[in-house]
Amino acid sequence: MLRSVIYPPLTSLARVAAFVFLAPWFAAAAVSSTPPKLNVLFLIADDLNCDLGSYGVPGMLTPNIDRLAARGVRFEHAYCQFPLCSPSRSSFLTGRRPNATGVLSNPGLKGPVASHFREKIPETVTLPQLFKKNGWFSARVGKLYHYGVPLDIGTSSLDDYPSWDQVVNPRGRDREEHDKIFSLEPGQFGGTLSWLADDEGEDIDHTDGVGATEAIRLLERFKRESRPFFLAVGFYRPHTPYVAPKKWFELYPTDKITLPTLSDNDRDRTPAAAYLSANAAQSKLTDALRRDAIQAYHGSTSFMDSQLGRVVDALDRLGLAQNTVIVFTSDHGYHLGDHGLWQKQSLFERSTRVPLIIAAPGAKANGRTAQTLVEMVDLYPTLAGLSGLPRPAYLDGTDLRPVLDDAQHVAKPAAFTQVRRGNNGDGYSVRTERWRYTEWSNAKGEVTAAQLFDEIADPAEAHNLAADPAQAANVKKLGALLVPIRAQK
Ligand SMILES: [Ca+2]
Repeated sequence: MLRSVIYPPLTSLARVAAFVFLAPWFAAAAVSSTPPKLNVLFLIADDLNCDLGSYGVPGMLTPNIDRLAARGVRFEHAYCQFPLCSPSRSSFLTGRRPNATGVLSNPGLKGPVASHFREKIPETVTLPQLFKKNGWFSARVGKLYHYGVPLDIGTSSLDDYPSWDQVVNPRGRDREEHDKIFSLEPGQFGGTLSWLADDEGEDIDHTDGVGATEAIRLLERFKRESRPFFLAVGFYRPHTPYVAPKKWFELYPTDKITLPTLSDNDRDRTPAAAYLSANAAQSKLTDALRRDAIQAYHGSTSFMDSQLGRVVDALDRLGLAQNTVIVFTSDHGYHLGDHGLWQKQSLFERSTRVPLIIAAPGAKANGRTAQTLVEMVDLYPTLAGLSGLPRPAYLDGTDLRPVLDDAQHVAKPAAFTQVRRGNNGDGYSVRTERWRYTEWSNAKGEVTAAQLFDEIADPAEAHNLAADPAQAANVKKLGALLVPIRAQK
C-alpha cells in the first residue's frame, strides 16, 4: 500500500492558501517575472559513492544520472566536508565547514557537539532559505537535512523549518517491510548492512518512487502558477537498508561481482584510527554476503537513478529546464568493501569523494568533465551566484561559475574533509591534485598518526608514505594546510 505523509498536506487547499497569505513577498515575486528568475532543482542521493556509469565504473547502469552529466558539467574531484549525514548536510546547506556549524556527529551521540546548526549559529541563512528570502518558493521532498534512515522515513526528522515554504515526507512500502529485510545485525537497518530485493512492489510504491511523484506534482504546480522555485529532492537510496524492486538487483548478477583486494595496511588496520569506522558485525561477512551487499547497493543505486530520471523528465516535459539549474550530488561517499570498510566515516578517497553534476542553462562547459578539486561548501556560493542573489559574507566555499563556463578552470588547490571519532579524537584530511594527507589526533588534540597517499601513482591508497623521509617536506607543507581548518571556530 502506498502511503505518503505530507506536511503541510498538498491536498489541503486551505493550508496552501493560508500559506500564500502568510507570504506576501511571494505574491509580489510571482507577478514581476522580468528578468526570469533561475530556478533550482537540487537532487541528492543518500550515501551514494561515485559508482556510476558516467564516472567510468564498468557495469553500472545509471542512464538518468549519465544523461544529466551529458547536459551539465561533471566534477571528477568533488569532496564532502564530513563523511556522515548530518555534519555533511549541515555544512553544505549552510555553506560553512563543520567546525563552524558545530555539527560533528549525527544526533544522539554525546559530546561537545551540536545536534542542529542553529544551536551554534542561530541566525544563519541556509541555501534554501536564501532563495526563500528572495522570493523563490522553497520546497523539500524527502531527505535534505539529517534524517535517520529508515526509521524516520515519513517524518520531518531533524529538519530546519526556516529553510522551507513547504515540505513533503514520502513514505513507501520499504518502510513497511522491515520484517522481510536481511540484516547483519537482526533488528537493525540503518547503521549496519541490510537489504531486500522486493519481489512484490512497484517502483512507485517505494519511498523514492513516492518522493519522485510528489516532486513532479510540485513542478507541475510551479509551472501552473509561474512560481520561481528552489526544489530540493532528497532520495533515500542507496542508504541502508538497500531495498528496491527485485528487477534492479537482477541487473547485477553476483557471479560477475569482483571483491576489492586489501593492502597490508588494510589487513593490519594501521594506523588504527583510520579504520575505526569498521563495524564489528562486518567481520561476519562471508564472500557470498559481500557480493550480495554490493549487488543490493548497486541495484538500489539504479532504482534511485530511475526515480531521479522521472523528476528530470518532468522538468523537461513542463518546459522548465531552460530556466532551471539542476544539481545532482550525494552527502558523502561509501566504501563497499575497499580498505576492508563497508560504509562511511573514514577519510579514504572512497568515503570523502562524491558525485557532482551541475547543469546550468547556457553554461559554456556543459557536457564537459571538470578535473578541478571542488568541495560541497562551494554549492552555496555557486547557486547564489547563478541566480544573482547576494550571498552572506561568511561563506566558506568558492563560486564555481568560472568552471561552468570553462571546464579547465582551477577552482581551488585543496579540498578538506574531517571526521570525529567520538571521544577518540579527530581526523583531518586534505586532498590536493596529487596527494591525500590525513592527520589523526587523540582526545587532547595531539597528532598520533598520519597517512600520505600519492593518489596519481597509488589510487588504491595501498602505500602510506607519511613516514617516508623523502616526503618530510611534503608532509610539512600539507600539514600546514590543515591548521586553519582545524582551528576554525
Ligand atoms: Ca548519508
